[in-house]
Amino acid sequence: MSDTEQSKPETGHAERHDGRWAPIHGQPYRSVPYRPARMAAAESLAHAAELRERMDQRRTVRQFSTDPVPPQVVRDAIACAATAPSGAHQQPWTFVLVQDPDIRRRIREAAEHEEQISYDGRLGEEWLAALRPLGTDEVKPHLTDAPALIVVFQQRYWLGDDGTKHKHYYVDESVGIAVGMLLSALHLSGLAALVHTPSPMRFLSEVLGRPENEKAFAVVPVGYPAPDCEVPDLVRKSLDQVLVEV
Ligand code: IYR
Repeated sequence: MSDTEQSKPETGHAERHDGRWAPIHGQPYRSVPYRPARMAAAESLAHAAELRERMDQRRTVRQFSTDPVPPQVVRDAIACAATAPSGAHQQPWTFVLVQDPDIRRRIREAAEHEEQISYDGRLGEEWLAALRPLGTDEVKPHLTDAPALIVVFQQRYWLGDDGTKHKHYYVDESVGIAVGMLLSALHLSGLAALVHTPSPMRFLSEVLGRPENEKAFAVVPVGYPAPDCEVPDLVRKSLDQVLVEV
């Protein structure tokens, strides 16, 4: 590229930052070849069967060891989650990785305060009855025992340089897919996790100092199961029950 070209970037295109394409909303469509090598059917079958088996071993964990986890494994899992597809490729997510014990303690205190009110009746009898088989209650030791918390925020809109609010599309779906990918990445990397949804979650924005366009979606404690960890004796629906082929 000549100096002249460099000093005059094509208007509207993504800008280069540190040599990488930065996601700029409103950039024009630009395509690049996508030609992944096709996997032989036998290899596909083997991968699919192995993945199915490994994913079936994933369990939601509520009793964590306080042992540290390699932070880079968690960062890599977050990077995997951030490859999720999103409405209009707006990538409307922020992942806050909390390892600081004092911030985890403040999150636990605030979450337990809200959960106490929820379990004391705010959820309603039908909801409480649905939760009873899982044995959950307002005490949330995982928020301080797990060495890392990933607090996932949805960006409900984005702010233009002039402060104008611009809508994001399919935010729930996009962030939900990203969290699914996060859980898969953590599990396949050997870490246990839980999707915790304290309600209401506004306190997370305050404790973590997040901007107004972000809304907390879930808290994902990450770590190793405690040595005496137990999980509910769940039975998953069979493939027949969840798959309809026409
Ligand atoms: N947010 C509460 C209640 C809760 C709700 C559902 I739906 C669950 O599957 C589990 C718990 C809590 O975290 O305890």
